[in-house]
Amino acid sequence: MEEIAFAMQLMPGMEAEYQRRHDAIWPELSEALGAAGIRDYAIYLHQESRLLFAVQKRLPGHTAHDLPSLPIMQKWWAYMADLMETNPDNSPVVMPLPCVFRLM
Ligand code: RM4
Repeated sequence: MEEIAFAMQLMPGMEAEYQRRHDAIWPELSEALGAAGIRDYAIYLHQESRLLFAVQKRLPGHTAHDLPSLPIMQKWWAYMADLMETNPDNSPVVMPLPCVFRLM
C-alpha cells in the first residue's frame, strides 16, 4: 500500500471550526474516500503556521484521482472553502510532501 503526504493551509482563527467539521465528517464522504481505496487518513495541524499535514494510505488500484469529479467531494470542498486556502474550483491548495526518511 502506498502512503501519500501533503500539506494544506488553514486560514487564521479557523482551527476550532476545522476540527469541529472534521469531527462531524459526512458519512457519505468517508464512504467515498474508503471506496476510492484511501485508508488510515490523518490530518495534523502545525499550530504556529496553521499548516495542515495530511497523510493517507492508498490501496493498489485506488481511484483517488477520480475523487475531484465526485459531487460529494465538490460539495465538501465548497463547504470547507471558507476555512482553507483554495483553488478557483474550491479544492484545497495541496502542497506535496515527498518522503525523505522512513524506518520500517
Ligand atoms: C480536508 C480537505 C481534504 C479532504 C479532507 C477530508 O479539509 O477538504 O481535501 O480530503 O478534508
